[in-house]
Amino acid sequence: MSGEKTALITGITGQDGQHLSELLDTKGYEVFGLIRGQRNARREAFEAEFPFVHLVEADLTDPTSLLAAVRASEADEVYNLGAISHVGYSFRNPQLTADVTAKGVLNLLEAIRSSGRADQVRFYQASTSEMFGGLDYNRPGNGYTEDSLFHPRSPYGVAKLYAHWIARNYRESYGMFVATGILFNHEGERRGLEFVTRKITDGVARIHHGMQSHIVLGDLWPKRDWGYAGDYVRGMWQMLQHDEPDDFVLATGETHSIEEFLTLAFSQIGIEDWTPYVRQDPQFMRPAEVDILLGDPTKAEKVLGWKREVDFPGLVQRMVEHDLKVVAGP
Ligand code: NAP
Ligand code: F7E
Repeated sequence: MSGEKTALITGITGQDGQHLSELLDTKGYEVFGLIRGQRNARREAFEAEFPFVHLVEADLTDPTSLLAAVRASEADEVYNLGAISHVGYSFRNPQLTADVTAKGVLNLLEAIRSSGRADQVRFYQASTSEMFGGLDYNRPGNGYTEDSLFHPRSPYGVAKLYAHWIARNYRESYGMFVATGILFNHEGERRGLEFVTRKITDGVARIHHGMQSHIVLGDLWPKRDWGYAGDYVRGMWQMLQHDEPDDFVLATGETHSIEEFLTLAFSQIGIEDWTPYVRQDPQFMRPAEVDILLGDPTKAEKVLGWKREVDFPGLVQRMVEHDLKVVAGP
C-alpha cells in the first residue's frame, strides 16, 4: 500500500486510464479523473464501473478547466494519458491532434505551475514509440532505446514529440518531477475497437458467432511490439515511485506482423487459413506508414524492476476469449 496518495488521471475513460485507475485504487490511492463534455450515457457507464473515481469536468484544450481540476484533486501524482491517440485519425484531423496531444500537455503543466503545486506533483507523460517512426536508418537491431533518434511519421507522432520535449523541458527548467514513458503498443480487452488488434479480435468473435462474414483492414505487413496494457500501467506507476524523474521505454522486445496476429486470433476459433475472411480497403491505409516497431526495455527492467508478464500468444488469446464472451451476450 502507498498510503493516502492522490492521483489525477487525464484520459481516464481510455484503455490505459481504466487499467491505471484500478491499479491505483488497489494501492489505496484516491483517484481523480478528467471527464470531458456534458453529462452523458458514457459518463454514467463509467461511473457504474469505476465508482471509486472522482470525476472532474475538464478538457486538455481548456486551461481554466485544467487549473480547476488540479486544484480540486490536490494530486500528488498526475498521469497525462489524454490524447487524440489514433494515428489514422490524426492524419484527418491534424490541427485538433496538435491542440490536444501536443499543446494539451503544455496546458496541464502550466496549470500545475499556476496552482503552486509544481514542487509537490509527480507528473507522468504518455510518450510513444510512434516518435521513432520505424525507418531503416534509425532502427537499432536490438530495438529502440531512450536514446534512439526520433523520426515521427504522422501528425500524432509529431504532436507526441512536442509533448515529450515540453515535458522534459519543464523537468530541466523548473526542476519538476516529470517522467516520460516511451511506450510501445499495448493492447487488451479494453482497447478501442478502432485499433487493429481489437478490430481483429472483435471481428473473429463475430465471425465465429455468424454475425459477420469478414474483417476489412488496411496494410497487413506492418510489425508492432505488442504488449498487454495491464503490464504497462504498472510501469507508469513505477516511474513515479522512482527516486529521480527519467525517461523509460516499455516494450516486450519482440515484434510481430498483423498477419501473425490474424493467424493466432483465427486459430482460436479453429480457422487455420484466414485469407477468405479478411479483405483490404485503402481507407484503412495511411499516407505514411510505420513499418516496424521494436523496443528495448532493458533500462526499465534494470532501473525500475519492471517486467511484462503477458506474452504475444497470451495477449491474443485473452482478447479473443474476452470478445467471444462479449459478442455472445449475457
Ligand atoms: P485511448 O484509449 O485512445 O484514450 C484516450 C483518452 O484521451 C480518452 O480518455 C479520451 O477521452 C481522452 N481525450 C481525448 N481528447 C481529450 C481532450 N481534449 N481532453 C481531455 N481528454 C481527452 O488511449 P490509450 O490507449 O488509453 O493511451 C493512453 C495514452 O498513452 C495516450 O496519450 C496515447 O497516445 C498514449 N500511448 C498509447 C499507447 C498504446 O499502445 N495504447 C502506446 C504509447 C502511447 P474521451 O473518452 O472523452 O474521448
Ligand atoms: O495500427 C495497421 C496500421 O491503429 C497498427 C496507438 O495506441 O500504438 C497505436 O498506434 C498497425 C498500423 O496502432 C488497420 O496501419 C491495418 O500499421 O492499431 P493501430 P498504431 O498506429 O500502432 C502507438 C504506440 C500509439 O502511441 C498510438 O496511440 O495496423 N492497420 N489495418 C490498421 N490499423 C487500424 N487502426 N485499423 C485497420 O483496419
